[in-house]
Amino acid sequence: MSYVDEVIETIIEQNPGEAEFHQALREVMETIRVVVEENEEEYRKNALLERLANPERQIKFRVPWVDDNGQVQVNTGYRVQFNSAIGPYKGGLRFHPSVNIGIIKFLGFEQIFKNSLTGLPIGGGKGGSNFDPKGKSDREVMAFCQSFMTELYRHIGADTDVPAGDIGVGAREVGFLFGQYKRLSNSYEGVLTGKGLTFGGSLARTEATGYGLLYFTNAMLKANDIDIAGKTIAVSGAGNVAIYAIEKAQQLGGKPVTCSDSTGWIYDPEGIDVALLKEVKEVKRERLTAYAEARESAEYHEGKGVWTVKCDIALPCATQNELLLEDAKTLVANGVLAVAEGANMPTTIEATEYLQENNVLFAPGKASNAGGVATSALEMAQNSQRLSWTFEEVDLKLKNIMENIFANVAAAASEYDMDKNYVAGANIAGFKKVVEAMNAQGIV
Ligand code: NDP
Ligand code: 2IT
Repeated sequence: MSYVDEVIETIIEQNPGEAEFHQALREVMETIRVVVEENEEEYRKNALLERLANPERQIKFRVPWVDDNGQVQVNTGYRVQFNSAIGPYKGGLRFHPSVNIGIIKFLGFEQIFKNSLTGLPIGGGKGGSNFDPKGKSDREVMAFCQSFMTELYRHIGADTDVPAGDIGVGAREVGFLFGQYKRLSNSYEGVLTGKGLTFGGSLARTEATGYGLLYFTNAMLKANDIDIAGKTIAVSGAGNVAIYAIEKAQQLGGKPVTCSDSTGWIYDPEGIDVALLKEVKEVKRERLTAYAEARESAEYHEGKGVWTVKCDIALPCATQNELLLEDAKTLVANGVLAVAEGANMPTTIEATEYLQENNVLFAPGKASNAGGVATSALEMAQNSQRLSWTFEEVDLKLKNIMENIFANVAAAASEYDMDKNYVAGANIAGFKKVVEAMNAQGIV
């Protein structure tokens, strides 16, 4: 059996019940096979792939807190410190009821390659909890965050592990987490990114993932002689990534006509009103029904459905496995030109393959959504310098980083005779740098 197949089998057997981690592992392993097979015995002897697929450390802890009725609640907290070959562990925290170790490991594993692609010195990690911030009061969210950090603080640090936001963790949560870290550690350091602008946050971090997605998508379209101007765009999600993807798509002349949350979706043929969407989601924390009520041109539908809308470009920006084979077939039948992932692993492997087989340009999340973590690394740099850069400075660096990622991904794909296979290109380019750093640092 080939070394790659052996490792896929062993890791899956040793980590039962972690479906999303298995999926992420398979996708990476299948596409780096060509690199490993150039030097298979060397990789096998050094157990390079086993070391890559086993986190350096994984932490699981109890998070007790008191709700507004005086009832004690208990959640589970996680931090998976996956790989520190190229820098301190870096990656977000997700607060969502679906969180379990398999989800955190899939996200942490993806983060290793994504962070490598940014060209910045950051390793891979991820954490979170099955806590659901939805419907909780600010005091309850604060109580949870303080309890979560009371355990987490001993494992993280500005040069060790730097968490940030992800689903369910935005500016409010990062603020509470930072406050408790500072109190417990008696030090004011850049231990989290995505902080508020008055206490060390970077301008453009809020916008970075969505803007970066569009910078990457635009670079990919241009390389394939497609102009984004005038294109109809279907977006899923209505959170941090989706909102700023919609905003930048409009600035580039595209026309986003959909968004969604976990209860329903909006079709707005006039184009999404991004100011209204921000008001509904960022300020009032309401459902998308409130958007439809405030806007005459918008239709609201219950359940899933954004991929049924005829579009030129699809941007899945909500969550994992939200674009299935059936959706890919509908998109292709409707003439989609490109799919670019804003979320982490939103497209199943079967759907990805179907899109690629039908010549749809496909941008994998670990490349196309890397703008968020890249700007987090820029926030770390500013904190270390005790300086703040302007919005324009950060945004320009972000744009350059995304265009470089696209160029490196496209070049890696071509080098291995897989022209335009950006999934393979991203995995190969990300993998090679991590492997070189791991090899140079010996058996650790
Ligand atoms: P938010 O919490 O801000 O928004 C998430 C959005 O997706 C919400 O509209 C939410 O709806 C919807 N959603 C979440 N889970 C589900 C689900 N199970 N089914 C249907 N809809 C769902 O998160 P972000 O925008 O930050 O994150 C979105 C994706 O982007 C995630 O995959 C994340 O890992 C990825 N990402 C985020 C980065 C960042 O910087 N924030 C960076 C790179 C990737 P509802 O509110 O109803 O739950
Ligand atoms: O998935 C991701 O890259 C993020 N949630 C952002 C991580 C970060 O450290 O900014």
